[in-house]
Amino acid sequence: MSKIARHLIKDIFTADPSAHVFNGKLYIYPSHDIDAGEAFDDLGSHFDMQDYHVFSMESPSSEAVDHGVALEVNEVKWAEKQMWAPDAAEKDGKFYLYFPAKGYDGIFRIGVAVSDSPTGPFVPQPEAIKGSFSIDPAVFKDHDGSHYMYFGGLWGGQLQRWQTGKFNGEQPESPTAHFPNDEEPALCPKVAKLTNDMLEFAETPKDLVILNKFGEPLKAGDTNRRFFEAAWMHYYNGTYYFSYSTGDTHLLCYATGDNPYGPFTYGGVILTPVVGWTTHHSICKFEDKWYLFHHDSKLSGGVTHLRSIKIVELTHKPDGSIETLDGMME
Ligand code: FUB
Repeated sequence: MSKIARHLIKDIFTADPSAHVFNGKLYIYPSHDIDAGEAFDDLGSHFDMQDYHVFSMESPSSEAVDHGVALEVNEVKWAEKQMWAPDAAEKDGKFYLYFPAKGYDGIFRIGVAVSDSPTGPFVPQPEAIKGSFSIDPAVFKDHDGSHYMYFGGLWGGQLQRWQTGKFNGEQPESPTAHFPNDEEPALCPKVAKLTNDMLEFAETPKDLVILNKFGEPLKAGDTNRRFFEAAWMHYYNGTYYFSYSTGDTHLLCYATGDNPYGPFTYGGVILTPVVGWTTHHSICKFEDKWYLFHHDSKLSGGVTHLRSIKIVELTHKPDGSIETLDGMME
């Protein structure tokens, strides 16, 4: 496969692709974008998605097969709306779909649903994961079989409202209220080990700190490098790679560390801005090559909340750095 990104699905809009290889086959767990008629705002109200579809591919160059609706918001007792970026994991022959959604109290939490098949249908747990909050769960399996969830998102993802460990319900609800000053450390994504049954956090979520090359935490005003949303973790050649979106500066970046909790040191840009506001990805190995799954809004003519997922080969250079890809390249 070349370094030209390829759109995978053209008959419905999809975004935030989380890709995994289960039993030798590629499975993709994306958001399912729709136009629900909500006005655009900086809290992302226009991302009013209601269900998830799962896709499979025999190989990175084959067609993506749509396995239909795997979970709908109406089936999830605690969730009212906004089924944002999901992820999935497998353990002992069972499959787990992790998803953020807004509850009836207006607060984002993260839920889990279980299936015997990677394509679902998934049966949701009656409650959200205890102690979960914010958005964009990504579940990583370490070599010892432990699973870790990485999560969090600024602005509409509400991470800035959880700085004390409790939701700050004070108004205003503006996306940029409740933030540290530019010279203060940036807000951190979160990491928590999962319980053996994959259904709860085994510990209180911890900050995942991203450092600059001097060993100092990135600052809140460093918007070209600090975490915004779209956490992902992969392990390559003895190193843990935490990757993420910088949100309002529209970059996919990475940082490296020597264990799943970090700290991580900023490494560079994986993908320059794409057509559309959001950028979100996963990184997955298939056979001996690595792939970046991501999305853009090209097929909808640039409509922010109508996105389409793509695949492109990703290269780790001999020094361990990741080659930067051009988000505009088709
Ligand atoms: O798809 C809704 C939100 O847009 C995701 O949760 C964010 O990561 C961004 O892609």
